[in-house]
Amino acid sequence: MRPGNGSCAAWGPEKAGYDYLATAAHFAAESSTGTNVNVCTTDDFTKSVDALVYYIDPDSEEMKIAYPNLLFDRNIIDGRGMMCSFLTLSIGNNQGRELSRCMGDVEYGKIYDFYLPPAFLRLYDGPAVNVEDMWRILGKGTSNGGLVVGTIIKPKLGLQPKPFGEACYAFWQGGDFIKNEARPRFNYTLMLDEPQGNQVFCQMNEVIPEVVKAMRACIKETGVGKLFSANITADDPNEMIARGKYCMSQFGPLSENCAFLVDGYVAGGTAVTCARRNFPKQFLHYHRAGHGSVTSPQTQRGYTAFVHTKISRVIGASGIHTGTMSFGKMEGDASDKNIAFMLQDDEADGPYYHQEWEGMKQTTPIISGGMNALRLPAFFENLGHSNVILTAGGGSFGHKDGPKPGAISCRQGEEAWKAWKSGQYGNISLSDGVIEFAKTHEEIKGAFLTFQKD
Ligand code: CAP
Ligand code: MG
Repeated sequence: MRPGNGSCAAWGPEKAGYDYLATAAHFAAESSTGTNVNVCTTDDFTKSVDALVYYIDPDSEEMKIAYPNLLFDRNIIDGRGMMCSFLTLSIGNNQGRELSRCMGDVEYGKIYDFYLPPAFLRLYDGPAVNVEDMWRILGKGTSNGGLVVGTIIKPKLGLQPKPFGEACYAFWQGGDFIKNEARPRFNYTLMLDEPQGNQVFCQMNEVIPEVVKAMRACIKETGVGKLFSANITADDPNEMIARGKYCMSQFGPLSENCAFLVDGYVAGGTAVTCARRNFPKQFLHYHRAGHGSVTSPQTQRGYTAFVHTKISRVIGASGIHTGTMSFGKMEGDASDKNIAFMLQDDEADGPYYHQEWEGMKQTTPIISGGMNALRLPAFFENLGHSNVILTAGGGSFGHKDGPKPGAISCRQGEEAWKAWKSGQYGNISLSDGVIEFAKTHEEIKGAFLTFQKD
């Protein structure tokens, strides 16, 4: 059964002694028109916009709620949808202290999936640019351009402007230019780490010019495009806009090569939308530091990483971190590839709902967190393709020979997987295939010597 309205599936049992259906109805009421008691002001219209429980399964502790789209707040300026309103209702007063004070029957509740009917989905921005634009800037066509190899400058904080610029230069050198070759081969992108913005010891107006200088030099020397992701996250939208405009003023004719990083969980969806609307030509890089506090499988409240990530496409992130699906250092498992499918495909199955995106651009998975060349082949094999963005901080700057071979080794991680997949090494396991590949490729061999103990 699927309702015609926006809906979410929540999971949450009743407290001992309470009826599941009554508790579910209470949950739905609290997240729409109701409160913990009947009120005398209810009328026929308010009843028409009640959220309705339309499915329960007490054994598996599942309930599905249909929300009339009319419940959700719309912009004054253009009538567009507001994700904060969707969240205020679906994951608002039914969480936290209210649970015990007003909703004594609800033990816990967590959103596992949501569905937006196409007419409602169209009220949201969706991405303006995405990996296809990156591939174009990097000279890799506009479809199936493969892995965008990126890094995060490490250490994540502490570098001053000059050493920061030098680190950029070193990474961007990563094998871009093969002497005497008519066509340059590789492209690399890089980002500031999420905590760095405008620290006193590394102010934006000193470090960004160093980055631009390094980018210009590397483009000239290698003949191919480079990308940089600048963190513009701030408490105040005006500050975010000021940071974005400053970056644009420095990148000048290279402004398309500058993405903006927004820490969308801690700064909230408003910050993401602020960047999406004010800088629609820039790649919007959604970093999600802190999300585990609500999305972790260890918590029974909040929503899952799947839900968090799906929201990012609706509100227009160009790319979002999706974890490493068990192949890196962050929480997650192999089935998280469904998150990637929901981000990139034009229709996809979530755990409960099939979502049609009706042409809304894809949001590209950014795989990150303990990734290095050796972990990539199995990651691609699980996902089934390599059309994603990699940001490997330790995997590049931790390589025994430095960031340039570190970058090249990550590129070789993709090549090794493709070589094995094409049958080049016969009928051997993927890990043996990568070892075969490494016998003739110094940089990934160096990755073995650096990271294999992991
Ligand atoms: C990765 C990273 C990213 C995380 C974010 C870090 O560094 O810079 O912020 O990947 O997590 O600070 O850990 P390494 P997620 O490449 O050195 O591990 O991608 O899961 O959102
Ligand atoms: Mg980081």
